[in-house]
Amino acid sequence: MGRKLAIGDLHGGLRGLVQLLERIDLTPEDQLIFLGDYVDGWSDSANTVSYLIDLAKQNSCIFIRGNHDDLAHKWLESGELNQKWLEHGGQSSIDAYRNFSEKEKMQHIEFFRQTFNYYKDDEERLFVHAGFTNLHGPDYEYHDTGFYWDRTLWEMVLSLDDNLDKDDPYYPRRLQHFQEIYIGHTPVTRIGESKPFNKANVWNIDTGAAFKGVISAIDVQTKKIFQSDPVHQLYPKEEGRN
Ligand SMILES: [Mn+2]
Repeated sequence: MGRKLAIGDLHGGLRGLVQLLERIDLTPEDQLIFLGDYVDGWSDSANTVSYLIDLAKQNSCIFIRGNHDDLAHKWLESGELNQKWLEHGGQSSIDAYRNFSEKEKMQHIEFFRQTFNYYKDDEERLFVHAGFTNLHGPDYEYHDTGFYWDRTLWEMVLSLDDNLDKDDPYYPRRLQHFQEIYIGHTPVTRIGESKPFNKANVWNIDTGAAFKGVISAIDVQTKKIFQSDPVHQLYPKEEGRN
C-alpha cells in the first residue's frame, strides 16, 4: 500500500518541490495531499501549477486551496487585482504568467476551481490550508475564506496549556472533531522551527518556502519528514518574498 503524504506551502518554488519528491522517492501508489499556496513567491508560480496538473495524472493528488491560490485564481479569471496581493507575492505570479497561452491559463483556472476548501480522510484526519472557526467543525463554517485565511486555530493551539485534559470543559471544541488536523499558512519559522511542528493534534507543515525556509512533506502514518533544501538557495538571483 502506498503512503499518504501531506505537503506544505510551495509558493512557486518548483525546484524545491522537484527535489522534495526525489527525496520522498515517490511511487505511483503514494497519495499526495497538497495543503495549498502553490503560487506567489519564487518565479515558477505558473510552472508549479503546470507541474501539479501533470503530477495528478500519475499520483492520487488532493489539492487544497490556499489564500494565495484564491487571489491568483481571481486575477486569472476576472483580472481582479488586490493591492495587498501585489505586495505579498502577487506580482511574481503575474510575471510568471506573462508567457503562458490563453489555453494554458484556462487549464490553470480549471485547476484552481477544482481545489478544495478542506479534505477529510476516512481516518478522522482533516487537511486545510489555514483553519476554521466554527466550534462544530469545518462543515459548519459560515465564510469559506476562513479555510484559507484563518490564523486563530494555529494561534489557539500554540497557546494551549499542555496539561489541559481533552475532556476538560475548557478544552477547545474545535480540536475535538478530528484525530489530526494538518495545516499550512503560518510558517513555523516564525516560532523558530524548521520542521513540521506538532501541538496538540495539529500539524503545521508550512516551513516558510516563500522566505528562507524549505518545502516539507510528512508521511501522516509514520510521521517521517522529508524536506527540500532552502528554496531561496535554489533561486539564488531572486528575492522571493524576503
Ligand atoms: Mn503560504
